[in-house]
Amino acid sequence: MTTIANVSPEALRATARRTEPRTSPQTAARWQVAEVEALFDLPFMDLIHSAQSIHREHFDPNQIQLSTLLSIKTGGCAEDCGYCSQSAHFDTEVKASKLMAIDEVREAALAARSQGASRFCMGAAWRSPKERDMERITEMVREVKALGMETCMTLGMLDADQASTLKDAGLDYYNHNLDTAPEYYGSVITTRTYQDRLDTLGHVRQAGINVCAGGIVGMGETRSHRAGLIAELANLEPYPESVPINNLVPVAGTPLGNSERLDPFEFVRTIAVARITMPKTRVRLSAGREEMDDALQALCFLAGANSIFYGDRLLTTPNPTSQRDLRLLERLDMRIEGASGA
Ligand code: SAM
Ligand code: DTB
Ligand code: SF4
Repeated sequence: MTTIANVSPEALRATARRTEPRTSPQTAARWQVAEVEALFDLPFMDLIHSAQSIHREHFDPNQIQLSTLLSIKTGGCAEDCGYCSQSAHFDTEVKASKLMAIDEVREAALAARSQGASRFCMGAAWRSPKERDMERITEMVREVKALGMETCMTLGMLDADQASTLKDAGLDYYNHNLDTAPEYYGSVITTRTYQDRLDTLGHVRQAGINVCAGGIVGMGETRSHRAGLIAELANLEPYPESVPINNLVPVAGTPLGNSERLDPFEFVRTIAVARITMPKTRVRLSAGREEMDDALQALCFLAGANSIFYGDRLLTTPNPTSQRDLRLLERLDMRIEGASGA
């Protein structure tokens, strides 16, 4: 079988530069799953070298972007995503709460800004926003924008009208993940389909909001499924501006709470393959950093990750403290995007 395993970094880069769909109907997608899998199969050193070379063509390798998360509506979610602490289908320690007040959100955004975050990402445990919530949600966007920060929201599925309402309020990014390959998706989530997710991403793109879409690894999927996820993301037209790669945080009480930990080098490979197939995207090293040591995170940056969630909490689970992160970035001589001097 032809693989990319023995191809030179130059040839790899040429493949990655391919921006047009191919002409043959059988191979219309930019990336075939087998090609992406062949990238995963490269010798580790070759893969990291190629990813870092491509990374340098599009980004300053010493610069990183920081986004801070806030759960504006926690728990009690109607969906059954098998990894999630906030699903009402599972008995976890997370208590459901109502949508936050605008003042509380503003305070949290101010605190994030003072710590150095340039983007504030607000997440709600909803299947989709209700009409009655839209006014407060859009006001949150306006308030956070007024602080001079970029705004991001992740509220579940959006229809076209909701997406354009958020765009009008000034929303910069919308996060909605594909989570895994289409073939594995049904083993993780049954209450919404892969197509539902693609439709939401289409509405976000159509409204002119930047797309943030990624997935989770370490859910018991195969390497081929990981390649399938990356191929889906890379074949979006255009591919997302931001791609969060989450390592499963196993949550007690969820179906995936006892999942076997993914080999950390396989996680790094996933980052590298995302970088090669989506050269200009922000690849975000997302959930799972609390369990990673500094050396492993540095390897993720070398593989092309150039953004992190920054702040002591993700949505319901812990994240490294800001202090620990700042020390890590300092040790690596990395500059924070948007901070003075960056
Ligand atoms: N409810 C909204 C939705 O699902 O679109 C927004 C919030 S949801 C928590 C955002 C994403 O976080 C999920 O799509 C998933 O990729 C990631 N995530 C959730 N729980 C996780 C966990 N335990 N470990 C790793 N990633 C997780
Ligand atoms: C994303 O891909 N990861 C973030 C953000 N988008 C919303 C969420 C991670 C959640 C991790 C589990 C938790 O804290 O509940
Ligand atoms: Fe709900 Fe989002 Fe959690 Fe799924 S990932 S259960 S949609 S909060």
